[in-house]
Amino acid sequence: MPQPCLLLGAPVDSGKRTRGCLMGPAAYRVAGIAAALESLGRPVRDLGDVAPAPLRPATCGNPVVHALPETVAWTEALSAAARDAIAQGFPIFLGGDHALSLGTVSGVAAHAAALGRPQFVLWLDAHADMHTPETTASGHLHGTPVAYLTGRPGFDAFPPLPAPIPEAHVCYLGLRSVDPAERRALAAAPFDAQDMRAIDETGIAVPLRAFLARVAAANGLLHVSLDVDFLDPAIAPAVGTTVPGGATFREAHLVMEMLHDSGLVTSLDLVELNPFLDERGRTASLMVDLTASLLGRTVFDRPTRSFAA
Ligand code: 5AB
Ligand code: MN
Ligand code: MN
Ligand code: MN
Repeated sequence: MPQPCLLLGAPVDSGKRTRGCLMGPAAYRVAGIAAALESLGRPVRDLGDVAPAPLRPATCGNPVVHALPETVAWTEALSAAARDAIAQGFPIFLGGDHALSLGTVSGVAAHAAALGRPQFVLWLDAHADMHTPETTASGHLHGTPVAYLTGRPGFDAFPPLPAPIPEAHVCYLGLRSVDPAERRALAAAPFDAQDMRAIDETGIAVPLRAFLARVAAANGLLHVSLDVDFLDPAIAPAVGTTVPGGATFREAHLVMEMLHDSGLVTSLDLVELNPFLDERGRTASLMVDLTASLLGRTVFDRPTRSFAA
């Protein structure tokens, strides 16, 4: 019996000022995510929506930071829920804005550390999400999870990070909107950061294959964080932070198909879907189809591949 897929709704809407991502979990359910995965022969358990921890006062030095206590409360609850879920199956976190990854990824990384295995992260996003609460100009904490997860300072208001992720274990695909402070942070540490220009030159399979080979060689666990704005806005309009020049339909599916063939992925975030901005559910449906590709939907079956060089 394959591992069950565990659906956990994370209706986080505190990571930015434009509201609507709280409707994301409902949109994925309406788009049929459970049936899509069941049709692949995967048992599916919908664990419902996670609730935030009780609100406590929280402050930081930057006055523009938006909804800090709310995001801290979500981080606490989601980290515990993720740690619990990954011990029982393959968790899929239905977002919610990208601030949810402060919690989900810290939780799965804590589980990996307890197993004594390295945690890797694939960040599929137009943005680097590398701000700290001190460097963010927008004050939007959905732009901060990678900085938190790799142990940057400035997150004193947040739960102490149980298991920081080494920068070299983070691979970005799709970057095309990176702020100056983020650019400096990326340049100063060994992130595997691929912008759209690199993908244009080599195709998306080349950097992904190299990263998967590293994960496999390290016997790592792989978390995938899929931001809707990784995709080109022409195919995925339901996101508050569209950036032109994103991944095409086939590039995105190929990433998911290769991830499936690798057998390495152990958890997944679907983030930043804002159903209020969608067109007849097409973005929610595309995200469901991409998830099905990651879980093995294909025309022809292919054997598991090691992606070793
Ligand atoms: B997302 C920006 N860098 O800090 C900022 O959508 C955008 O989770 C952040 O990737 C985008 O506000 C966060 C300009
Ligand atoms: Mn993001
Ligand atoms: Mn983004
Ligand atoms: Mn966004």
